[in-house]
Amino acid sequence: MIATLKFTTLLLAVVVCRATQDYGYKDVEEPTLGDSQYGSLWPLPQKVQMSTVAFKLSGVSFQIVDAKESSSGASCSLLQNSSFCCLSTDELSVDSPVAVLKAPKVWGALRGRGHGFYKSINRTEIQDFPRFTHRGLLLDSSRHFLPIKVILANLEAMAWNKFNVFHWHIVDDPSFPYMSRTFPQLSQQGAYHPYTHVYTPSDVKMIIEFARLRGIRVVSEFDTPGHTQSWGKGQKDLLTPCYSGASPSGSFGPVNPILNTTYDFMAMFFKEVSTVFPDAYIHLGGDEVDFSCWKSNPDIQKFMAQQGFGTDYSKLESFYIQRLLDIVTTTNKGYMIWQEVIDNGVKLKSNTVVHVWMGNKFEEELQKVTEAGFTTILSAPWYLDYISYGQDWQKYYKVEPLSFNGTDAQKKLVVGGEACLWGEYVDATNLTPRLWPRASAVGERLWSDKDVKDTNDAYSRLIQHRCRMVQ
Ligand code: CP6
Repeated sequence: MIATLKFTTLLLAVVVCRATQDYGYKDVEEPTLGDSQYGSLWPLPQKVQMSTVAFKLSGVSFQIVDAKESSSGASCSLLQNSSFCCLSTDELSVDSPVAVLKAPKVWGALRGRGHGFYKSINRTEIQDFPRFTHRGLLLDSSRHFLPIKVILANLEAMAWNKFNVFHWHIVDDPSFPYMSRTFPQLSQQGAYHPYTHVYTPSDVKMIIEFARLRGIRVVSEFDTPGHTQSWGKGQKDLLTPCYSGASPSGSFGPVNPILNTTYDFMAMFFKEVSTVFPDAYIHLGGDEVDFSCWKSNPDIQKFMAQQGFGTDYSKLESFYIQRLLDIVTTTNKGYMIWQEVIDNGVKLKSNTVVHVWMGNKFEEELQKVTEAGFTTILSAPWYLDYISYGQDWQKYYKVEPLSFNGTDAQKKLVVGGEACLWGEYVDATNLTPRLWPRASAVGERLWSDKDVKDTNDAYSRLIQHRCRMVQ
Protein backbone atom coordinates (compact mmCIF):
# COMPACT_ATOMS: atom_id res chain seq x y z
CA MET A 1 0.00 0.00 0.00
CA ILE A 2 2.64 2.47 1.12
CA ALA A 3 4.84 1.55 -1.81
CA THR A 4 2.03 2.11 -4.29
CA LEU A 5 1.26 5.43 -2.70
CA LYS A 6 4.83 6.66 -2.94
CA PHE A 7 5.05 5.56 -6.51
CA THR A 8 1.92 7.48 -7.43
CA THR A 9 3.21 10.58 -5.71
CA LEU A 10 6.55 10.35 -7.43
CA LEU A 11 4.86 10.07 -10.75
CA LEU A 12 2.68 13.07 -10.01
CA ALA A 13 5.68 15.12 -9.00
CA VAL A 14 7.33 14.43 -12.34
CA VAL A 15 4.27 15.54 -14.26
CA VAL A 16 4.12 18.72 -12.20
CA CYS A 17 7.76 19.56 -12.99
CA ARG A 18 7.27 19.03 -16.70
CA ALA A 19 4.20 21.17 -16.78
CA THR A 20 6.12 23.90 -15.01
CA GLN A 21 8.89 23.82 -17.59
CA ASP A 22 6.81 23.39 -20.70
CA TYR A 23 4.07 25.87 -20.05
CA GLY A 24 5.61 28.28 -17.59
CA TYR A 25 2.93 27.75 -14.96
CA LYS A 26 3.59 29.34 -11.62
CA ASP A 27 6.04 27.12 -9.81
CA VAL A 28 4.39 25.42 -6.89
CA GLU A 29 6.72 24.39 -4.15
CA GLU A 30 6.00 20.80 -3.25
CA PRO A 31 6.80 19.58 0.23
CA THR A 32 9.23 16.71 0.44
CA LEU A 33 7.75 13.39 1.38
CA GLY A 34 9.31 11.60 4.31
CA ASP A 35 7.87 9.38 6.98
CA SER A 36 6.34 11.20 9.90
CA GLN A 37 7.18 9.87 13.35
CA TYR A 38 3.46 10.24 13.93
CA GLY A 39 2.50 7.75 11.26
CA SER A 40 -0.81 8.68 9.71
CA LEU A 41 -2.31 10.64 12.63
CA TRP A 42 -4.59 13.48 11.44
CA PRO A 43 -5.24 15.95 12.92
CA LEU A 44 -2.18 15.62 15.09
CA PRO A 45 -3.09 15.08 18.77
CA GLN A 46 -1.81 17.45 21.45
CA LYS A 47 0.44 14.84 23.01
CA VAL A 48 1.52 11.50 21.55
CA GLN A 49 3.87 8.86 22.81
CA MET A 50 4.16 6.03 20.35
CA SER A 51 6.28 2.96 20.76
CA THR A 52 7.42 0.53 18.13
CA VAL A 53 5.74 -2.36 19.94
CA ALA A 54 2.83 -3.41 17.77
CA PHE A 55 -0.30 -5.21 18.94
CA LYS A 56 -2.48 -7.20 16.66
CA LEU A 57 -6.19 -6.40 16.81
CA SER A 58 -8.18 -9.58 16.56
CA GLY A 59 -11.66 -9.23 15.17
CA VAL A 60 -12.76 -12.33 17.04
CA SER A 61 -11.69 -11.39 20.54
CA PHE A 62 -12.10 -7.63 20.14
CA GLN A 63 -14.75 -6.07 22.33
CA ILE A 64 -15.58 -2.71 23.81
CA VAL A 65 -16.28 -2.70 27.54
CA ASP A 66 -17.40 0.21 29.68
CA ALA A 67 -15.14 0.86 32.64
CA LYS A 68 -16.76 0.49 36.05
CA GLU A 69 -16.24 4.16 36.79
CA SER A 70 -17.65 5.24 33.45
CA SER A 71 -20.64 7.52 33.73
CA SER A 72 -21.76 6.81 30.18
CA GLY A 73 -22.54 3.17 30.67
CA ALA A 74 -23.90 0.66 28.20
CA SER A 75 -27.01 2.78 27.80
CA CYS A 76 -25.15 5.60 26.07
CA SER A 77 -26.70 5.29 22.64
CA LEU A 78 -24.28 7.78 21.15
CA LEU A 79 -21.37 5.46 21.79
CA GLN A 80 -23.25 2.22 21.18
CA ASN A 81 -24.66 3.41 17.87
CA SER A 82 -21.28 4.21 16.51
CA SER A 83 -20.00 1.42 14.37
CA PHE A 84 -16.49 2.70 14.88
CA CYS A 85 -14.43 0.97 17.48
CA CYS A 86 -13.53 3.55 20.12
CA LEU A 87 -9.87 4.35 19.87
CA SER A 88 -8.04 7.63 20.62
CA THR A 89 -9.00 11.05 22.09
CA ASP A 90 -8.92 13.04 25.32
CA GLU A 91 -6.85 10.35 26.90
CA LEU A 92 -6.02 7.11 25.24
CA SER A 93 -3.61 4.42 26.16
CA VAL A 94 -3.15 1.40 23.98
CA ASP A 95 -1.49 -1.37 25.88
CA SER A 96 -1.97 -5.10 26.07
CA PRO A 97 -4.46 -6.55 26.82
CA VAL A 98 -6.72 -3.49 26.97
CA ALA A 99 -6.81 -0.04 25.46
CA VAL A 100 -8.27 2.61 27.73
CA LEU A 101 -10.14 5.67 26.54
CA LYS A 102 -11.05 8.43 28.98
CA ALA A 103 -13.02 11.53 28.14
CA PRO A 104 -14.89 14.01 30.35
CA LYS A 105 -17.71 14.31 27.82
CA VAL A 106 -19.27 11.84 25.44
CA TRP A 107 -18.19 13.97 22.45
CA GLY A 108 -14.56 13.43 23.34
CA ALA A 109 -15.02 9.67 23.47
CA LEU A 110 -16.94 9.79 20.21
CA ARG A 111 -14.23 11.75 18.41
CA GLY A 112 -11.47 9.44 19.50
CA ARG A 113 -12.14 6.44 17.43
CA GLY A 114 -10.37 4.08 15.18
CA HIS A 115 -13.03 3.63 12.49
CA GLY A 116 -12.31 -0.11 12.61
CA PHE A 117 -9.61 0.57 10.05
CA TYR A 118 -6.54 -1.04 11.54
CA LYS A 119 -5.42 -4.63 11.85
CA SER A 120 -2.62 -3.76 14.22
CA ILE A 121 -1.79 -0.82 16.42
CA ASN A 122 1.35 0.37 18.18
CA ARG A 123 1.56 0.75 21.91
CA THR A 124 0.57 4.37 22.34
CA GLU A 125 -0.40 7.06 24.81
CA ILE A 126 -2.34 10.04 23.59
CA GLN A 127 -3.69 13.08 25.39
CA ASP A 128 -5.84 15.17 23.19
CA PHE A 129 -8.20 18.13 23.06
CA PRO A 130 -9.06 20.71 20.40
CA ARG A 131 -7.28 24.07 20.21
CA PHE A 132 -10.49 25.79 18.98
CA THR A 133 -14.06 24.93 19.96
CA HIS A 134 -15.68 25.94 16.63
CA ARG A 135 -14.37 23.86 13.72
CA GLY A 136 -16.83 24.38 10.94
CA LEU A 137 -17.52 23.71 7.31
CA LEU A 138 -19.94 25.74 5.18
CA LEU A 139 -21.82 24.01 2.37
CA ASP A 140 -24.20 25.88 0.08
CA SER A 141 -27.29 23.97 -1.07
CA SER A 142 -28.84 26.85 -3.00
CA ARG A 143 -26.54 27.46 -6.00
CA HIS A 144 -26.81 23.74 -6.72
CA PHE A 145 -29.09 21.35 -4.87
CA LEU A 146 -27.04 18.89 -2.85
CA PRO A 147 -28.61 15.44 -2.56
CA ILE A 148 -28.85 14.12 1.01
CA LYS A 149 -26.31 11.42 0.15
CA VAL A 150 -23.69 14.06 -0.61
CA ILE A 151 -24.37 15.94 2.61
CA LEU A 152 -24.12 12.75 4.68
CA ALA A 153 -20.88 11.69 2.98
CA ASN A 154 -19.37 15.05 3.82
CA LEU A 155 -20.57 14.91 7.42
CA GLU A 156 -18.74 11.60 7.62
CA ALA A 157 -15.59 13.18 6.18
CA MET A 158 -15.97 16.06 8.64
CA ALA A 159 -16.04 13.62 11.55
CA TRP A 160 -12.85 11.96 10.33
CA ASN A 161 -11.21 15.38 10.42
CA LYS A 162 -12.71 16.33 13.80
CA PHE A 163 -14.86 19.13 12.46
CA ASN A 164 -17.81 19.78 14.76
CA VAL A 165 -20.02 22.39 13.05
CA PHE A 166 -21.90 21.97 9.77
CA HIS A 167 -22.82 25.50 8.66
CA TRP A 168 -25.71 24.81 6.32
CA HIS A 169 -26.08 27.78 3.94
CA ILE A 170 -29.35 26.24 2.91
CA VAL A 171 -31.04 28.96 0.80
CA ASP A 172 -29.82 31.90 -1.27
CA ASP A 173 -30.70 33.85 -4.44
CA PRO A 174 -30.92 30.99 -6.96
CA SER A 175 -33.08 28.50 -5.04
CA PHE A 176 -34.99 27.86 -1.82
CA PRO A 177 -34.80 24.11 -1.13
CA TYR A 178 -35.85 24.32 2.55
CA MET A 179 -39.41 23.03 2.89
CA SER A 180 -41.15 25.21 5.44
CA ARG A 181 -44.25 23.90 7.21
CA THR A 182 -45.49 27.43 7.86
CA PHE A 183 -44.79 28.76 4.36
CA PRO A 184 -44.75 25.75 2.01
CA GLN A 185 -44.99 28.04 -1.02
CA LEU A 186 -41.40 29.21 -0.40
CA SER A 187 -39.97 25.92 -1.68
CA GLN A 188 -42.92 25.16 -3.94
CA GLN A 189 -42.14 28.31 -5.89
CA GLY A 190 -38.51 28.89 -4.98
CA ALA A 191 -36.82 25.48 -5.23
CA TYR A 192 -35.27 24.26 -8.48
CA HIS A 193 -37.90 21.54 -8.34
CA PRO A 194 -40.79 21.48 -5.84
CA TYR A 195 -40.54 17.75 -5.01
CA THR A 196 -37.11 16.45 -5.93
CA HIS A 197 -34.93 19.44 -5.05
CA VAL A 198 -36.18 20.13 -1.54
CA TYR A 199 -35.24 19.20 2.00
CA THR A 200 -38.39 17.97 3.74
CA PRO A 201 -38.77 18.22 7.53
CA SER A 202 -37.80 14.56 7.83
CA ASP A 203 -34.74 15.03 5.58
CA VAL A 204 -33.59 17.87 7.81
CA LYS A 205 -34.18 15.76 10.92
CA MET A 206 -32.17 12.91 9.47
CA ILE A 207 -29.24 15.16 8.60
CA ILE A 208 -29.23 16.69 12.08
CA GLU A 209 -29.29 13.26 13.74
CA PHE A 210 -26.60 11.82 11.45
CA ALA A 211 -24.44 14.82 12.35
CA ARG A 212 -25.19 14.55 16.08
CA LEU A 213 -24.10 10.92 16.17
CA ARG A 214 -20.74 12.16 14.90
CA GLY A 215 -20.41 15.04 17.35
CA ILE A 216 -21.36 17.65 14.75
CA ARG A 217 -23.75 20.56 15.33
CA VAL A 218 -25.88 21.82 12.47
CA VAL A 219 -26.07 25.62 12.30
CA SER A 220 -28.53 26.71 9.64
CA GLU A 221 -28.15 29.99 7.79
CA PHE A 222 -31.12 31.93 6.48
CA ASP A 223 -29.38 34.92 4.97
CA THR A 224 -31.32 38.21 4.76
CA PRO A 225 -31.93 40.97 3.69
CA GLY A 226 -29.69 40.31 0.65
CA HIS A 227 -29.26 37.01 -1.18
CA THR A 228 -33.04 36.49 -1.04
CA GLN A 229 -34.22 36.46 -4.69
CA SER A 230 -35.63 32.93 -4.32
CA TRP A 231 -37.71 33.94 -1.27
CA GLY A 232 -39.62 36.43 -3.41
CA LYS A 233 -41.08 33.75 -5.69
CA GLY A 234 -43.29 32.29 -2.97
CA GLN A 235 -43.76 35.26 -0.65
CA LYS A 236 -45.54 38.22 -2.22
CA ASP A 237 -44.38 41.72 -1.18
CA LEU A 238 -41.38 40.39 0.77
CA LEU A 239 -38.80 41.89 -1.59
CA THR A 240 -38.32 45.53 -2.55
CA PRO A 241 -39.68 46.45 -6.01
CA CYS A 242 -36.95 48.19 -7.98
CA TYR A 243 -37.78 51.25 -10.05
CA SER A 244 -36.61 52.42 -13.40
CA GLY A 245 -37.36 56.13 -13.36
CA ALA A 246 -40.90 56.68 -12.07
CA SER A 247 -42.24 53.15 -12.57
CA PRO A 248 -41.45 49.68 -11.21
CA SER A 249 -38.96 47.85 -13.42
CA GLY A 250 -40.34 44.41 -12.65
CA SER A 251 -37.23 43.28 -10.83
CA PHE A 252 -36.76 43.01 -7.09
CA GLY A 253 -34.04 43.83 -4.61
CA PRO A 254 -33.32 42.89 -0.97
CA VAL A 255 -36.07 42.23 1.59
CA ASN A 256 -38.35 45.25 1.92
CA PRO A 257 -37.38 46.81 5.26
CA ILE A 258 -40.17 49.41 5.45
CA LEU A 259 -43.22 47.13 5.65
CA ASN A 260 -44.65 45.69 8.87
CA THR A 261 -45.67 42.58 6.93
CA THR A 262 -41.98 41.84 6.41
CA TYR A 263 -41.39 41.61 10.15
CA ASP A 264 -44.57 39.60 10.74
CA PHE A 265 -43.31 37.10 8.18
CA MET A 266 -39.81 36.95 9.67
CA ALA A 267 -41.22 36.38 13.17
CA MET A 268 -43.26 33.38 12.03
CA PHE A 269 -40.51 32.03 9.80
CA PHE A 270 -37.76 32.16 12.40
CA LYS A 271 -40.07 30.76 15.06
CA GLU A 272 -40.37 27.67 12.88
CA VAL A 273 -36.65 27.53 12.08
CA SER A 274 -35.80 27.77 15.78
CA THR A 275 -37.75 24.58 16.47
CA VAL A 276 -36.63 22.64 13.38
CA PHE A 277 -32.92 23.25 14.10
CA PRO A 278 -32.17 22.43 17.75
CA ASP A 279 -28.77 24.13 17.83
CA ALA A 280 -28.45 27.11 20.17
CA TYR A 281 -27.36 29.33 17.27
CA ILE A 282 -28.86 30.48 13.97
CA HIS A 283 -26.77 32.20 11.31
CA LEU A 284 -28.64 35.28 10.11
CA GLY A 285 -26.36 36.28 7.23
CA GLY A 286 -26.51 40.03 6.61
CA ASP A 287 -23.77 40.03 3.95
CA GLU A 288 -23.41 41.78 0.60
CA VAL A 289 -26.53 43.94 0.61
CA ASP A 290 -26.85 45.78 -2.71
CA PHE A 291 -28.33 49.25 -2.16
CA SER A 292 -29.13 50.14 -5.78
CA CYS A 293 -32.70 48.80 -5.71
CA TRP A 294 -33.48 50.46 -2.37
CA LYS A 295 -32.11 53.73 -3.81
CA SER A 296 -34.41 53.49 -6.83
CA ASN A 297 -37.63 53.01 -4.86
CA PRO A 298 -39.58 56.21 -3.99
CA ASP A 299 -41.31 54.67 -0.95
CA ILE A 300 -37.94 53.71 0.48
CA GLN A 301 -36.60 57.20 -0.27
CA LYS A 302 -39.53 58.70 1.66
CA PHE A 303 -38.92 56.32 4.59
CA MET A 304 -35.22 57.23 4.65
CA ALA A 305 -36.14 60.92 4.94
CA GLN A 306 -38.71 60.25 7.70
CA GLN A 307 -36.18 58.28 9.72
CA GLY A 308 -33.47 60.89 9.22
CA PHE A 309 -31.15 58.40 7.54
CA GLY A 310 -30.16 60.93 4.84
CA THR A 311 -28.70 58.94 1.94
CA ASP A 312 -26.82 56.46 4.12
CA TYR A 313 -28.40 53.17 3.13
CA SER A 314 -26.26 51.22 5.59
CA LYS A 315 -28.47 52.89 8.23
CA LEU A 316 -31.50 51.31 6.58
CA GLU A 317 -29.75 47.96 6.52
CA SER A 318 -28.96 48.35 10.22
CA PHE A 319 -32.58 49.28 10.89
CA TYR A 320 -33.71 46.01 9.31
CA ILE A 321 -31.09 43.84 11.02
CA GLN A 322 -31.80 45.45 14.39
CA ARG A 323 -35.48 44.50 14.14
CA LEU A 324 -34.63 41.02 12.88
CA LEU A 325 -32.27 40.44 15.80
CA ASP A 326 -34.99 41.51 18.24
CA ILE A 327 -37.34 39.01 16.63
CA VAL A 328 -34.86 36.15 16.76
CA THR A 329 -33.96 36.99 20.36
CA THR A 330 -37.52 36.07 21.36
CA THR A 331 -36.85 32.50 20.14
CA ASN A 332 -34.08 32.20 22.78
CA LYS A 333 -31.46 31.45 20.14
CA GLY A 334 -28.04 33.00 19.87
CA TYR A 335 -27.08 34.28 16.48
CA MET A 336 -24.16 34.44 14.14
CA ILE A 337 -23.81 37.15 11.50
CA TRP A 338 -21.39 38.01 8.69
CA GLN A 339 -18.92 40.81 9.40
CA GLU A 340 -20.76 43.56 7.45
CA VAL A 341 -23.38 43.68 10.18
CA ILE A 342 -20.88 44.87 12.78
CA ASP A 343 -18.99 46.96 10.21
CA ASN A 344 -22.26 48.88 9.66
CA GLY A 345 -22.58 49.65 13.35
CA VAL A 346 -25.58 47.49 14.29
CA LYS A 347 -25.97 47.12 18.06
CA LEU A 348 -25.44 43.46 18.86
CA LYS A 349 -26.18 41.30 21.88
CA SER A 350 -22.93 40.55 23.68
CA ASN A 351 -23.14 36.83 22.84
CA THR A 352 -23.31 37.42 19.06
CA VAL A 353 -20.74 35.53 17.01
CA VAL A 354 -19.23 37.62 14.21
CA HIS A 355 -18.16 35.67 11.13
CA VAL A 356 -15.13 37.23 9.39
CA TRP A 357 -15.06 36.38 5.68
CA MET A 358 -13.59 39.27 3.70
CA GLY A 359 -10.21 38.40 2.28
CA ASN A 360 -8.43 41.69 2.66
CA LYS A 361 -6.97 42.49 6.08
CA PHE A 362 -8.78 39.86 8.09
CA GLU A 363 -6.26 40.40 10.89
CA GLU A 364 -7.45 43.99 11.29
CA GLU A 365 -11.05 42.85 11.32
CA LEU A 366 -10.34 40.26 14.03
CA GLN A 367 -8.58 42.93 16.04
CA LYS A 368 -11.52 45.31 15.68
CA VAL A 369 -14.24 42.75 16.40
CA THR A 370 -12.53 41.34 19.48
CA GLU A 371 -11.66 44.82 20.73
CA ALA A 372 -15.40 45.46 20.75
CA GLY A 373 -15.71 42.34 22.90
CA PHE A 374 -17.38 40.01 20.42
CA THR A 375 -16.80 36.33 19.92
CA THR A 376 -15.64 35.65 16.40
CA ILE A 377 -14.91 32.91 13.90
CA LEU A 378 -12.64 33.13 10.89
CA SER A 379 -13.31 32.07 7.30
CA ALA A 380 -11.48 34.68 5.21
CA PRO A 381 -8.35 32.60 4.50
CA TRP A 382 -10.30 29.37 4.02
CA TYR A 383 -12.44 29.94 0.94
CA LEU A 384 -12.07 26.53 -0.66
CA ASP A 385 -14.22 27.51 -3.65
CA TYR A 386 -11.11 29.26 -5.01
CA ILE A 387 -9.08 26.74 -6.97
CA SER A 388 -5.73 26.96 -8.65
CA TYR A 389 -3.15 24.78 -10.33
CA GLY A 390 -1.15 22.44 -8.07
CA GLN A 391 -1.38 21.78 -4.37
CA ASP A 392 -2.91 24.57 -2.34
CA TRP A 393 -3.54 22.93 1.03
CA GLN A 394 -0.32 24.41 2.43
CA LYS A 395 -1.80 27.90 2.00
CA TYR A 396 -4.74 26.94 4.26
CA TYR A 397 -2.49 25.02 6.60
CA LYS A 398 -0.06 27.90 7.22
CA VAL A 399 -2.75 30.34 8.43
CA GLU A 400 -2.33 31.35 12.06
CA PRO A 401 -5.77 32.57 13.26
CA LEU A 402 -4.33 34.43 16.25
CA SER A 403 -1.66 36.37 14.33
CA PHE A 404 -3.47 39.70 14.81
CA ASN A 405 -2.54 42.45 17.31
CA GLY A 406 -4.54 42.05 20.49
CA THR A 407 -4.53 41.13 24.15
CA ASP A 408 -4.83 37.57 25.46
CA ALA A 409 -8.44 38.34 26.31
CA GLN A 410 -9.05 39.37 22.68
CA LYS A 411 -7.44 36.18 21.36
CA LYS A 412 -9.68 34.07 23.58
CA LEU A 413 -12.66 35.52 21.70
CA VAL A 414 -11.56 33.80 18.49
CA VAL A 415 -13.38 30.53 19.08
CA GLY A 416 -12.47 28.95 15.77
CA GLY A 417 -13.13 29.05 12.09
CA GLU A 418 -14.91 27.59 9.12
CA ALA A 419 -13.82 26.34 5.73
CA CYS A 420 -16.31 27.57 3.10
CA LEU A 421 -17.26 25.80 -0.08
CA TRP A 422 -19.71 28.08 -1.87
CA GLY A 423 -21.84 26.29 -4.41
CA GLU A 424 -21.56 28.24 -7.66
CA TYR A 425 -19.18 25.72 -9.23
CA VAL A 426 -19.84 22.55 -7.28
CA ASP A 427 -22.65 20.03 -7.25
CA ALA A 428 -23.06 16.35 -6.41
CA THR A 429 -20.59 15.34 -9.13
CA ASN A 430 -17.54 17.26 -7.94
CA LEU A 431 -18.12 18.56 -4.42
CA THR A 432 -16.48 15.83 -2.37
CA PRO A 433 -13.17 15.58 -4.27
CA ARG A 434 -12.91 19.38 -4.44
CA LEU A 435 -13.29 19.62 -0.68
CA TRP A 436 -11.10 16.78 0.58
CA PRO A 437 -8.36 16.56 1.56
CA ARG A 438 -8.01 20.35 1.14
CA ALA A 439 -10.37 20.98 4.06
CA SER A 440 -8.30 18.57 6.16
CA ALA A 441 -5.63 21.27 6.30
CA VAL A 442 -8.14 23.60 7.99
CA GLY A 443 -9.21 20.74 10.25
CA GLU A 444 -5.70 20.28 11.61
CA ARG A 445 -5.13 24.03 11.98
CA LEU A 446 -8.25 24.28 14.14
CA TRP A 447 -7.59 21.14 16.18
CA SER A 448 -3.85 20.81 16.75
CA ASP A 449 -1.41 22.94 18.73
CA LYS A 450 -0.26 26.22 17.16
CA ASP A 451 3.28 24.83 16.97
CA VAL A 452 2.18 22.02 14.67
CA LYS A 453 3.19 23.70 11.41
CA ASP A 454 5.78 21.50 9.71
CA THR A 455 4.35 21.13 6.20
CA ASN A 456 6.68 18.24 5.33
CA ASP A 457 5.53 16.23 8.32
CA ALA A 458 1.94 17.19 7.54
CA TYR A 459 2.32 16.11 3.91
CA SER A 460 3.38 12.63 4.89
CA ARG A 461 0.50 12.24 7.32
CA LEU A 462 -2.02 13.89 4.99
CA ILE A 463 -1.26 11.51 2.13
CA GLN A 464 -2.02 8.57 4.39
CA HIS A 465 -5.06 10.31 5.81
CA ARG A 466 -6.38 10.88 2.28
CA CYS A 467 -5.88 7.22 1.52
CA ARG A 468 -7.83 6.33 4.68
CA MET A 469 -10.68 8.64 3.68
CA VAL A 470 -10.80 7.20 0.16
CA GLN A 471 -11.02 3.69 1.56
N1 CP6 B 1 -22.92 33.90 -1.19
C1 CP6 B 1 -23.24 34.50 -0.05
C2 CP6 B 1 -21.64 33.99 -1.66
C3 CP6 B 1 -20.68 34.72 -0.96
C4 CP6 B 1 -21.08 35.31 0.24
N2 CP6 B 1 -22.36 35.21 0.66
C5 CP6 B 1 -19.31 34.86 -1.48
C6 CP6 B 1 -18.75 36.10 -1.72
C7 CP6 B 1 -17.48 36.22 -2.27
C8 CP6 B 1 -16.77 35.10 -2.58
C9 CP6 B 1 -17.30 33.83 -2.33
C10 CP6 B 1 -18.56 33.73 -1.79
N3 CP6 B 1 -21.36 33.34 -2.83
N4 CP6 B 1 -24.50 34.41 0.41
C11 CP6 B 1 -20.17 36.08 1.11
C12 CP6 B 1 -20.23 35.70 2.53
CL1 CP6 B 1 -15.22 35.24 -3.24
